[in-house]
Amino acid sequence: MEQVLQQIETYKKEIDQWVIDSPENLETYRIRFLGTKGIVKGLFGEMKQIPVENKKAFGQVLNDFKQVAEAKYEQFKGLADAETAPSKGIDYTLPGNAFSLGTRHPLSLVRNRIISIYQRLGFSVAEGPEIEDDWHNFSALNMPENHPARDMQDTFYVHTNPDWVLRTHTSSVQARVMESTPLPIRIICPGRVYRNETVSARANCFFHQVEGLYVDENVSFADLKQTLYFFVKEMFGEGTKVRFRPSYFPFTEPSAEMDISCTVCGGKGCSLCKHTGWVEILGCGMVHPHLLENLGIDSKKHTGFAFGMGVERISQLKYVVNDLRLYAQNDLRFLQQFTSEV
Ligand code: 2NL
Repeated sequence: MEQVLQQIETYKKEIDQWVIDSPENLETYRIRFLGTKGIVKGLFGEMKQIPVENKKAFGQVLNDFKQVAEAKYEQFKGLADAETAPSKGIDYTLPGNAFSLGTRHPLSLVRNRIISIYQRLGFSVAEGPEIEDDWHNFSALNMPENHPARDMQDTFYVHTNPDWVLRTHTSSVQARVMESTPLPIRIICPGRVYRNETVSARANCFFHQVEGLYVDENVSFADLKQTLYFFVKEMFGEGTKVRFRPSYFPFTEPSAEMDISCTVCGGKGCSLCKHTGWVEILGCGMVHPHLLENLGIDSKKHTGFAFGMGVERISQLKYVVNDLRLYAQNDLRFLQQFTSEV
């Protein structure tokens, strides 16, 4: 065994010093070390003589040696192939095939823009699971079992576990943050949400949301209005007007919907705003005290505001896309129209 190991060391030196300078020489090398009657094969044949307790270690040494022998062969074979390439009709001096850089998806552009506007106001981004439990998606958010609010959401249930749903809003992420984070909380939650809808130009079984939440002492409806007004000016331009209409959401009280002056006609009336001059962009309100209590926050000391917007909706107002399904069809003729930041 000792002798064989020494022999292998000698072979390694030989490989190291072997100068391969021609295809013929490369072939000589291959036959000597890697051929069917070559040195590597021969050494593996020695295996039979090695005592059982040393077989494993010897096998290891042999495999290493084989790799050294093969590596040198492969290295020079690559060079030889490249040299003979022109004679095989391959011209490596031709310019390469250019490949085009992809573009960002319009929903990513809009989402990133929304995020960066709120980040400048001190909001940070929070994310959570798309498969959510009943507590975080419904019960904690003031929607107990049999509450009519649950009918407002057509929910996909995970069939193996009735406690699990595909989240119907990203409010579930905010519930998780309220449960686990000390105040003040100032977050936005972007993400995909699911509703059991029949797919059409105006509805899809999933869409994207950005929800926002601010909980602290003395947070007021005035703070909410000013935050949203800042967002609108940054997103749609200085001249954009806003109005609030009273509304209902189970998780806020009072609740409102916010409209902006139509982005297409500027308020004169067109088909986008159905000749009203206004388009709805988001829902909002003051966090319902039940939610704060459910999630371990003292509603006598603390208040909060929240809002939720659909990214598809904001994108539709920015880009006037009239069929929601385009966002998920992966048609390059559509996607390549969005080449720069919003
Ligand atoms: C819409 C309306 C809204 C919220 C979302 C919320 C979340 C928590 C507490 C209170 Cl944890 N509110 N979210 C509030 C009002 C409206 O979304 O139309 N979204 C697309």
